[in-house]
Amino acid sequence: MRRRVALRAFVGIALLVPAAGALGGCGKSSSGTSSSAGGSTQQSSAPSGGGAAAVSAAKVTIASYKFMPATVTVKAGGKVTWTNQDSDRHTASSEAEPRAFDTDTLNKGQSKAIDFKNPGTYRYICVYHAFMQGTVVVK
Ligand SMILES: [Cu+2]
Repeated sequence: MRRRVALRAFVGIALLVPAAGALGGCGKSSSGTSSSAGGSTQQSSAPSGGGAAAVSAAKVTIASYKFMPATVTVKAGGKVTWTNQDSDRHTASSEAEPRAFDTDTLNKGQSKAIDFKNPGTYRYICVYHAFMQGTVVVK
């Protein structure tokens, strides 16, 4: 009998202590004026780097020995069209061997469209000017 009483007392204290602690911590008021209004949700979806939205057709202009834009993102099954506006010849040739794609030589004014079926990240260069680099992301 005695033991039971003692146990009960112990349990009672054990329950009370955390409750008191919780009460003490309740003092923080939540009346701060939140400034997360719903009015400014116009986050422009400007694609930044790899986070670009995938489109079904993208265009890359080759000018001044650059691919512009350097990175394009297309959906699986989408296509990328390269157009050379330089007077020098260029290519867009996948870096991987064997090449996943290759526009072959594009002379001034020529363009070439390539379809991308398989998701992945395809880095490419110009075989004549290896410093020219670009990336096709297929999602
Ligand atoms: Cu080139």
